[in-house]
Amino acid sequence: MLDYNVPGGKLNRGLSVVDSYKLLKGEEELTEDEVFLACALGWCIEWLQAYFLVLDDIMDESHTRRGQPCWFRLPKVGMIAVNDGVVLRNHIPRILKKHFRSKSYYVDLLDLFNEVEFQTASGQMIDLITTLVGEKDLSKYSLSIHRRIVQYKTAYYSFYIPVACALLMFGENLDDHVQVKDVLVEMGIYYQVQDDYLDCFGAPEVVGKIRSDIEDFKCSWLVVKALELANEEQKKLLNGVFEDYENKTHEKLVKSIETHPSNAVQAVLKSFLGKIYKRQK
Ligand code: DMA
Ligand code: MG
Ligand code: MG
Ligand code: MG
Repeated sequence: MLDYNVPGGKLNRGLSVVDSYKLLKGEEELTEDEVFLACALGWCIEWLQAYFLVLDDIMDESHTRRGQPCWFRLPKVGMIAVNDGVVLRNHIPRILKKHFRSKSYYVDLLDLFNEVEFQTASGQMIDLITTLVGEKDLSKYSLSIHRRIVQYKTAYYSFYIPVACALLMFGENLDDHVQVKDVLVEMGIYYQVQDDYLDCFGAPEVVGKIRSDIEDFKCSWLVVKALELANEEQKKLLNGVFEDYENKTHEKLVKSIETHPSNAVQAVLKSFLGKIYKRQK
């Protein structure tokens, strides 16, 4: 489970801890111990990421991740993946305890990981409830709600935490670096806009995952931007394509049912069609 889910990514987040710490130290070479500790923190973030992704893929009903089937798609795994996510998440405080318990910044590290996990889970919550299955309501899809979703679900755990880990290891107080945090959050938002774009226009073989935002009716940057740029006519079009398909298909089915010679059979087919027409689930 660990081998399947933890490695195989770009390692941007993990490597950023080591890179950031090196930059903070300047000219001076890192000791072997410092390299080890920075790597341990980097891996904690990669495990955090693995935990989020295993659960995100279940919630988004995704098919592939990093060029292979999503973990929960394996027949032997299924919903056991939920517990695997919890197991992945539980390794973080264990790694921290093993290597950092004697450090003065140990409590700050634990607090940082807890806070960032809370922020990410909150972002995932707004992402998911903005996209309530069957609701298909575009009226709440705005740039400001999109910004709130991506700031929380992506920016803190992808951009802020790697640099914050390096700062803590370097002996800094995170309260003194609000501006650094603000820049990283902006960068994280930009990163997720790219993710939204790639979900639609990226090549799945390159991105490593098959698109799912349109099917999931996600509050993606693309639809939010389209709604902003569209005039009323175009908005109706954007909203109406599915409705149009549904109405036309219904009409077509009714017509073909009515050509059947038996009224009883017609009644059966119409009753069945009535059950699925404009269904919400
Ligand atoms: C990413 O959202 C956020 C987290 C916390 C994994 P997403 O569903 O757009 O990510 P992906 O496109 O990788 O499934
Ligand atoms: Mg996803
Ligand atoms: Mg998601
Ligand atoms: Mg995505």
